[in-house]
Amino acid sequence: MTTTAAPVKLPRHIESQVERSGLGDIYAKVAEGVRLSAEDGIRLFEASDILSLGALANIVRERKNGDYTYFNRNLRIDYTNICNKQCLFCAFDRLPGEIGGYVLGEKEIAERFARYDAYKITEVHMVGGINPKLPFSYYTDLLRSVKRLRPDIHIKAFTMVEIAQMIRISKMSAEDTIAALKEAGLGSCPGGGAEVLVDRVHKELFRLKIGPKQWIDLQKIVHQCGLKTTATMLYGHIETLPERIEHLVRLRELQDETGGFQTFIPLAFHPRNTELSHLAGPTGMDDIKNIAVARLMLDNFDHIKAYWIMMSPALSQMSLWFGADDIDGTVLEETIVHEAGATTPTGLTVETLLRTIREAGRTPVERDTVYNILQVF
Ligand code: V47
Repeated sequence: MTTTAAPVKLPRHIESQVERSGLGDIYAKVAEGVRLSAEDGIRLFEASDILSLGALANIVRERKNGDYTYFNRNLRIDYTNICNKQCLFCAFDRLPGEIGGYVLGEKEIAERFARYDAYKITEVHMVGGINPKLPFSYYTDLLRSVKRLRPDIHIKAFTMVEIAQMIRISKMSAEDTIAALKEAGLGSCPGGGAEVLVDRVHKELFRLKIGPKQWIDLQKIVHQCGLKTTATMLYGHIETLPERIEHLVRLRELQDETGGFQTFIPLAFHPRNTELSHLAGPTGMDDIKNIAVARLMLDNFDHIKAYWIMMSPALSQMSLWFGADDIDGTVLEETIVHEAGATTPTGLTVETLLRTIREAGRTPVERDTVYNILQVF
């Protein structure tokens, strides 16, 4: 695949550095908008010259988004932590019957919105565990409660794993289940639950959850039903570099078919309190590389998000020169990765987001969930 973008030339001294780092042939492809191969992707991951990698990723970043850096005013609500899937990387879940399990109802959701009234939130991002006690009506009631409380808000909710569970319990077709969710207020879906779209990793880490093929098939149906989604990849555990690239290529192929993905978000694994607590988790170099390689491989994705909750605000800021054009948003109440040892804040103010983006020399742009521009700062 070749894009129609005008060829880009890096300044001479940067070109020389890219040549010296052995990435000259990949630079030629990126400059001309030619699609990179899986082998190119592996070489990019193996490269240690992070500045050359960043220079290449920045070509695509600026070609697609100039120096705009997107954020939104969002609130996370994890409606239940009860889950029967026992994924080895998860510290958030409680088994059915285990102490500490919770399910939120309309009263708790209303309290949550009231607490953050001053933030003028435009999006609520809701996900939860696979709680076998919840009937399908719980999910539609949850959506209707939010819409009753905040009719103007965009509801981004339910990963493919949750939707697969709903299709099972609703006893309706996938299309009818999704139509019922849309009718109750669902606006789009987040990208969690994919983890690494490779059978080996699925078998080893999350075998009770839907696997790569089911995730892709359902994602396709969700896109065909008119819902936009995002895509993620959980990295820094047992996956290999070729497996990361396999994941990215599968997403790229699906995006060629449906065009339904808005953003790609690499998720940095946090090992604490998980079954994988003996692993060290990724380093900062790996965090930046995942952003840059994703930007270069996913030529048909408009946006790459540096999720500050997992990468830290400081590294997310740096990554704005390594391929990222989005830093998520205020978030306000993250729990999934904080249960796994994240030391980042659980929320940021808009003022902090603006400062972070401006000090990187980029232009902050407030967006809604589907990337309509609300304000250029
Ligand atoms: O699917 C679970 C991951 C995901 C851990 O769509 C962990 O815009 C790190 O999907 N360490 C949920 N990660 C979060 C998610 C997300 C986040 C931000 C934006 C969007 C979006 C989506 O969190 C899960 C899983 O992949 N996760 N445990 C852990 N210990």
